[in-house]
Amino acid sequence: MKGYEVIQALKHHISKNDLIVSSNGNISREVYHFLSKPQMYLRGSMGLPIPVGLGLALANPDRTIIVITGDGNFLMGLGAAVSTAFYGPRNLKILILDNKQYFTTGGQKTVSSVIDYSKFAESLNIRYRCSKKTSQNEIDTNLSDLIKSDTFSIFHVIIEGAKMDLKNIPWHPEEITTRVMNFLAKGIHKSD
Ligand SMILES: Cc1ncc(C[n+]2csc(CCOP(=O)(O)OP(=O)(O)O)c2C)c(N)n1
Repeated sequence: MKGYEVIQALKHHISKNDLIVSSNGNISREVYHFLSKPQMYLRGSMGLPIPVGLGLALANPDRTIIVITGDGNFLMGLGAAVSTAFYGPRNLKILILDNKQYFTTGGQKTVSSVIDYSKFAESLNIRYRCSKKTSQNEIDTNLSDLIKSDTFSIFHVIIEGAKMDLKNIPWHPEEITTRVMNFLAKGIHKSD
């Protein structure tokens, strides 16, 4: 399973009211190209998708916030996952796309192989599901479960690194933020 296939599958599970926070590099580019706009595409520094997602989830309790993060970004901001478990926002969902590498910068190994994600999540009482070498059906079942769950949850997918030549996001971070703020200011559409 490739990361962009999981991102494409997500399209069928989210509503127009949901907001995605995507980690910098390849993942943000894929979210920009394959899902509706705007979303909170992070650019620049690693380690921020969970802290940004936590802030958005606490400030917007009626909205589902979905963080899509690479394993490198997740591990760089690991402390934020602990803070998130403490606050436990029910509307925050984390999708980890784990290729065991910093794919965006050329495939250097991350330290993902030394952590037992399941035990980490269990120790913090975080709802956790994992898919390895999986079928589209299993991905869809777990994505649906992630989005519908009524608690802070993580879905961890082991993916293969896959090169897609996608153009960079044409928006500056300030412009991305303004678009997201405008989207949030419109409020929730009841029919979605
Ligand atoms: C603090 C920091 N260190 C290094 C980089 C350079 N960098 C940009 S994206 C990236 C890899 C991100 O890895 P991961 O989150 O696993 O996503 P993947 O690229 O594998 O999809 C790196 C090392 C950066 N942007 N910020």
